[in-house]
Amino acid sequence: MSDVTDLDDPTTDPFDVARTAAAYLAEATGVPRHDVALVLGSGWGGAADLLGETVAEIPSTDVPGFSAAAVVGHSGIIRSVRIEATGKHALVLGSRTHLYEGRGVRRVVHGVRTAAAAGATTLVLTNGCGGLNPQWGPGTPVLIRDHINLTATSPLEGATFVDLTDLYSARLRAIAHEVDPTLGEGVYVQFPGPHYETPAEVRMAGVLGGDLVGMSTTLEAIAARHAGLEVLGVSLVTNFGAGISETPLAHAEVLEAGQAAGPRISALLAEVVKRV
Ligand code: 8IG
Repeated sequence: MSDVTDLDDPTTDPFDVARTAAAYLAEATGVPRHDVALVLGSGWGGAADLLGETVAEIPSTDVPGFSAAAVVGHSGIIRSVRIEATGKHALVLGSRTHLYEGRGVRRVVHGVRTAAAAGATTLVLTNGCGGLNPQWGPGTPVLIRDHINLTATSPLEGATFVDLTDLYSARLRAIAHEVDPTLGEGVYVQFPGPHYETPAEVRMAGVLGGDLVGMSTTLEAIAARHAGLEVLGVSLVTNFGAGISETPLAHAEVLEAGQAAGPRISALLAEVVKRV
């Protein structure tokens, strides 16, 4: 018999798998409906700790359609958190599947589709990235204003024409600015990875209008918009893009920058989520 949750089977409807996963999470967490979802990227691991009371922690590998976390510093745990100020429920996805893992774009966006099927109307996408602006040193959070998707793929299949004007909600960015008026905004450029860019590619990203370079987020944001979610994107600059500074790039630097920025980005997430 075919497995109806096999995202690799082209006859499987990925939205069916998302509904199955959402039903599993409702049952496992005891929370029938989640209002907001967060995806924690590199450097953001501890940033959801101030959101509220953790109601349940579920290993993502138990949830239909999810795969194991592949990146050091990413947690494979899905958490259900009750936000004290509002009584709303947040679904915190501690890891993501990246396109460079080669498991297919359906897996990349499965968490986002599951969040939508779980009832979420707001999605906060976070990531660690390289920065082009010399003023944004490692540890600087930056709001994503728009993106350039250089992966040459889409999470949408068939003739699914979705408007991406204002993909990164101006309303949610305004809330984030209220919380932290010093936050900058930038255009996030997704490269396929897993290698970092050459200096020439970082310069190209700048010529194209980019401010941030990374390996995630744009496909998830597209799937989120298609699913009707309002999207906030926040990048943590963990390193200068290649060639912007003298030092070569290292994943250890990424983890360090996340730790140093921890208090600021934790407070930012908690305050924003309280207000959405
Ligand atoms: I963290 O400099 C992190 N992720 N593409 N380039 C790309 N992805 C990244 C970078 C970077 N830093």
